[in-house]
Amino acid sequence: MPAPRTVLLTGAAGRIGTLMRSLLPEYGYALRLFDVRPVEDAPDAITADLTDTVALREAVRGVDAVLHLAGISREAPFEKILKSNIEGTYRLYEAAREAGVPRIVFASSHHAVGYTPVPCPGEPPIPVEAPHRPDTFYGLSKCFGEDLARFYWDKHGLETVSVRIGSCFPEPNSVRALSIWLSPADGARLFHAALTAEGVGHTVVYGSSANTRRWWDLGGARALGYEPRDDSEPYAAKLLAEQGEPDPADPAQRLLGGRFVTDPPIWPY
Ligand code: 15L
Repeated sequence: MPAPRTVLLTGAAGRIGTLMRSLLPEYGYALRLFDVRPVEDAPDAITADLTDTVALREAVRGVDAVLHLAGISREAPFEKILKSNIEGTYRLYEAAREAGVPRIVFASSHHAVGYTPVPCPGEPPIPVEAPHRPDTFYGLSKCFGEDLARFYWDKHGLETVSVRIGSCFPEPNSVRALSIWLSPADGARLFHAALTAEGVGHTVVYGSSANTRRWWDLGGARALGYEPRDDSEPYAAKLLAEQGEPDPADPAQRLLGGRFVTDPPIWPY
């Protein structure tokens, strides 16, 4: 597949979308922006809902790939997740298939496997083959997205890299995040690798920086050509002093999904 140049970025006004809007053009991409909310300083951005099939057809026309970051990014009532993350992702795949777009990079999440216990020191990292164990309706929607992506590859030859993103913030914001942090610069490196690697079919990878305390296997991401450069360790002493060592008796610290596992399933949204 030739290196994609024009990429549709859904969720362009969101937290990761905003970071990628500033980082990905350095890799030579022309980004077409899409969001349900207006995108600041981007008068050409398409403002539409993911279930708006007319807007989606227009959005995917002529693009080389889609970076699909749009959707609700935490727990919400099922009806909202259903419309935004499940129906919306399906509508996007249909529009991409119709338009012959060859590849989508899908923002999955480790919350697709959130009930997986975190490895104890000395244990192997969590493999990408770990069974789906969603911790929320949100995580369930990411399982759906990964399966939808596999289906569109098997049935229609539309390639996807599903990236199970950890915690993508400028700095890790908790002791837990030390293990799952994806620095914005590494996020751009990973998305670039996912957009350009040859013959991905449908591939699922974890998305984090090269954190000393990482919990999951980055082999799949590295096989795409991803070379992370950041590590959360320089933030560890400060965060541990503020928050203390993880307590293995606390499910929010023993299980990958953290508070997504233990908090009331419906948060205000
Ligand atoms: C996610 O999947 C969320 O989208 C993000 O906002 C963070 O909460 C992250 O997981 C996390 O687990 O820290």
